[in-house]
Amino acid sequence: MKKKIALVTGSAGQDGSYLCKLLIDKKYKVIAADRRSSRNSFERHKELGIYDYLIYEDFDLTDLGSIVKLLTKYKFDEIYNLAGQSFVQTSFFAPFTTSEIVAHGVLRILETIRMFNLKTKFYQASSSEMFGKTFSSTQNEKTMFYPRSPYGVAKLYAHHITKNYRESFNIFACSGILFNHESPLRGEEFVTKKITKHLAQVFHGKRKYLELGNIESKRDWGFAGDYVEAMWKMLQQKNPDDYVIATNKIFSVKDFVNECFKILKIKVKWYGSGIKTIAKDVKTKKILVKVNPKFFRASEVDYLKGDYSKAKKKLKWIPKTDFKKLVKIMLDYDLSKEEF
Ligand code: F7E
Repeated sequence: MKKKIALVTGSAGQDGSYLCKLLIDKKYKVIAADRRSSRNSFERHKELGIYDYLIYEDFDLTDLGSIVKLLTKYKFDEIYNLAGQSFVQTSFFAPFTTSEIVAHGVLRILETIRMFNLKTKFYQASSSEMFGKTFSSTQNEKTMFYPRSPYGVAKLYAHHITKNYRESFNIFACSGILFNHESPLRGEEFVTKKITKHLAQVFHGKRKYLELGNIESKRDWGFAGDYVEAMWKMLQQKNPDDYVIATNKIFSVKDFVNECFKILKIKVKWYGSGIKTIAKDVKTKKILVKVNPKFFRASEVDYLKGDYSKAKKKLKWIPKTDFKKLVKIMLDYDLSKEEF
C-alpha cells in the first residue's frame, strides 16, 4: 500500500515531535518543516528516536513563497500546522510578529491550498487561550471566545479563517481547540516545565529557589502525547470539524508546585499573598518559592476547563494521563537530567 505523506510544520517543538513520532509509527512518510532558527532544537526528535526517519525541509510561515514551494513539492495527504510563536507572554511584547505568524501564517497555508486546489486535509492548532476571560465554568466548541492576549486574538483569527475556508472552498480543514498540554519535552518558558526543572535544580542544590508569577491561575493540563493522537483522529473522520481537547479537570499553578513537593517529599508552608507569597521548607526554613511581579501578564487568563465530550463521542478520544501522572513524569525526567 502507498505510504501516506504528512507535513508537520513546527516539527521541532513539543507537539510537532510527538506528532511526528505518532505518524512515523503509523508508517507515514513525514516531512518535518521548521524555520532555520528552530533547527538547533531537533533534540526532541533525537530524544524520541525519530531523527533518522524524518525528511527535513525549511519553512517559514511569514513567507508565502516558502509555503507555496513546499506545499507543491509533495502531494500531501495531511498537513498539520503546529508552527508558531506559542508563548503568550511574548505576544504582549511582539504583537505584530505574533499576528504575522499565528494569524496570517495560517491564511497563507489556506490560500496556497485553495489556489493550487490541493487535495490535502488540514489541521489547525487552535488554542484554549481563545476563551480567555470566560464566563462559563467549562468551555466547549460553542462557548463564546474572549481572548486576553495578542496571541489569543491571533489564534482566534486563525480559527475563524480555517472555518471560513472550510465552508467557502470545501477544504477539509479542522481545528483542534487544545487546552494546555505538557510533557518532559515542553519548552522552559512555560510554567509547568519551569516548575519541574527549577525544583529539580533546587533538589540537587543547583538553585536556591523557584520564582513564579501568578500562582493562583488555574489550567486544565493534559499530556501532549495524548493530545497529538486527537489531532490525527480529526483528520481521519469523514467530515471536517472542530473539537475541544482537554481533561475537564483544573488545578492552579500552586497545586502544580505542591504536587512536585509531595513527590520530592519536601514539606513546605506557604506565607503571604499576591506578590508577597513565599513557600518555605518546614524543616530547613529555607525559602523555596517566591512570587516575582516580573512574571505577571498585562492581562491574565484566570481559569480554563475544557469539556471534551464531543471529541469523546465522535473521535472516541479520551485523555489517558491524569494530573498526578503528568507531574510525576515531568519531574522524574528533570530530576534525572539535573542530577549531574
Ligand atoms: O502559563 C501562569 C501564567 O505560559 C500558564 C501555551 O501552550 O497553553 C499555553 O499558554 C499560567 C498563566 O501557558 C509563571 O500567568 C505563573 O496563567 O505555561 P503558560 P499559557 O499561557 O496557559 C495555551 C493553550 C496555548 O495555546 C499556549 O501556546 O501560569 N504563570 N508564573 C506563569 N507562566 C509562565 N510561563 N511563567 C511563570 O513564571
